[in-house]
Amino acid sequence: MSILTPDILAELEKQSIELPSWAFGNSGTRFKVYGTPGTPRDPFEKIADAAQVHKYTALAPVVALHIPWDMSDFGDLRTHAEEHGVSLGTVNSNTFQDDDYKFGALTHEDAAIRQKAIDHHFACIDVMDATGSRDLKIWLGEGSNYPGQADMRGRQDRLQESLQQIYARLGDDQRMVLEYKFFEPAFYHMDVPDWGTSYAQVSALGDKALVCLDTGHHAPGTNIEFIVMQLLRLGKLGSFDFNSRFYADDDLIVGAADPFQLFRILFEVVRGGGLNNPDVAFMLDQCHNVEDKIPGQIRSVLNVQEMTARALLVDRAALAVAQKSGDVLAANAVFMDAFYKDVRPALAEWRESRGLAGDPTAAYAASGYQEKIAADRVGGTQAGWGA
Ligand code: PSV
Ligand code: MN
Repeated sequence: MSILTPDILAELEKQSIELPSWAFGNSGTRFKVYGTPGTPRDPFEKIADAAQVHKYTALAPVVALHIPWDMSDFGDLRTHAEEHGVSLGTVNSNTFQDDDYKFGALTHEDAAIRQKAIDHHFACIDVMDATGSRDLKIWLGEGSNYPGQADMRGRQDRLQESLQQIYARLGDDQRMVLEYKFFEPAFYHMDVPDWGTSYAQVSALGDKALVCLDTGHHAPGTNIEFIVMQLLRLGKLGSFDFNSRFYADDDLIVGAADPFQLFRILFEVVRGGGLNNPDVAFMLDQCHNVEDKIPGQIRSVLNVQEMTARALLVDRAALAVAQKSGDVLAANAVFMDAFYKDVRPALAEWRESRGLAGDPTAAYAASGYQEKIAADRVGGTQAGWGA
């Protein structure tokens, strides 16, 4: 009998992970961006590639967009997505790639530049109206590099004023999620460096504003699962940007650098009612600099699925007994037992029972899609970071 009970499988069947359109474009570091044969030249080709991930995993029916990187006719893009069996999801704004934003966007001292950044968010909301997207994700690359450079307090006040204007534009069924990051591109202070600042800013706006937690945006050693627990407890966890890191904001495959951390995070998601909760979007925010992009995304969603299965295997009744009685080692053993369970054979079997390939990576490789896009997508400019 499978180690995955019908209850667990029912949860796994509902799981939905949103893919970032930019994961399919070229990316790299400030040293080099490598091209890869077959890389999409436009958002339509990115969507077609994302649909491959869903085809082999049944886990990824939604694709997040980044504006202006994915500028196109959004009515057509929506139809194209539907024809490929996926839908368009979170719209990410971008106020970090324009010369005007050198000293800030929503926090800038100059009201005209703030207005330009606010108008960009209004344009993103127009995109959401056309794509049927629910969430506007805001990540701000603003802050300062040197002590004394900026009036940090004034910037918080301006941020709130700018966010209020954007919030007021949201439709009844639309939401805003504010992402935090402790450093980069600013190195002394960031205007939204941590979950507390994001929480304070969104709480002052209202119910439709929530926090986005990017797993790569914390200082080494941060107990991210505590933050997950707290935001779920407060009803303010709007979305995840999943990825993994060894050093900084590495944007590597989720679960690759620290599988145990992913397990701990997903346990708190399960514990806090965040799993398959429509209020909490599970997104990836990754780049595939040296590995193939579609198999990289397939590996990523499978990592999330495998770790979710393990988190669901925690014997919570036994854990509660051990915790209540102060049996430290028994509680830890219950937790670790689930982490060490190899769920991969059971998941492969379950996949096959649903008409999917047991090994999605091998099935994708055998399909010839990679060779076909490499042969077909000749000419034009490959999409990349910033385009
Ligand atoms: C910033 O590092 C970030 O995590 C934000 O989510 C951006 O939108 C994304 O990366 C892509 O640059
Ligand atoms: Mn992110």
